[in-house]
Amino acid sequence: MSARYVLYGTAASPFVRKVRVVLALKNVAYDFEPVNVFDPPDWFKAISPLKRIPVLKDCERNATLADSSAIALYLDRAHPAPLLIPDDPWLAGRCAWLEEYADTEFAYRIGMGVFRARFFNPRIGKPVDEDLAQKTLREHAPRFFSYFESQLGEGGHFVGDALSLADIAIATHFVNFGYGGERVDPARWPKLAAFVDRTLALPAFAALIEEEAAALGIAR
Ligand SMILES: N[C@@H](CCC(=O)N[C@@H](CS)C(=O)NCC(=O)O)C(=O)O
Repeated sequence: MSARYVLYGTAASPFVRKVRVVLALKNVAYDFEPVNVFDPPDWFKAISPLKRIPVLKDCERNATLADSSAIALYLDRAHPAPLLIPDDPWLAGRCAWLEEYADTEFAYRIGMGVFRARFFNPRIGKPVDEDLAQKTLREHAPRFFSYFESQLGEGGHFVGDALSLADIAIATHFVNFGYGGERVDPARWPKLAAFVDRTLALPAFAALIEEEAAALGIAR
């Protein structure tokens, strides 16, 4: 029997990984269907007007939802255990802000400036852009890392005392940072470095990272 959900995406996308971690934490079964986002088929453009991954199909509703934030919100309401967007209004707002920050400016700088520049370019026949990587590490990464360091709570989470969607949305980009050959300097950002190590070691992340490594041919 096939699963209720189908997730369209590719290995190595931080946004697809974010949704897959949410699905794993909630123990929700799904089928994963690869999509070439650089040359998507017409049926995919119809369900993803921005031509982006991920997209979730709910087969029970026979309907699709685009965007990792929209999908995560839906899954959190439809499968509330464990709740990843807190009920508390302030914490919910804080969670949305940190997710937004991770999904936009941070994702763009790290994604384009390190992951794409060093890891992805050679895989699509383009040269490594080491100048861009160095510039990103020098001029952009420190302000993101210092902000994250300042926002981590005593318990090691970004929102309240429990794992939330904000933790997942932030941590997923550090997988791609790692694909770009980088890690957070624990001497400079000790709380953030510990957060990244701890969060990526969660079974929901670790299993996916193993699967991606096999799919992408990354030695571990
Ligand atoms: N805000 C979107 C961003 C998704 C996104 O940018 N996905 C990338 C892959 S990591 C993509 O589909 N890029 C293809 C494109 O922009 O044409 C989300 O959270 O789902």
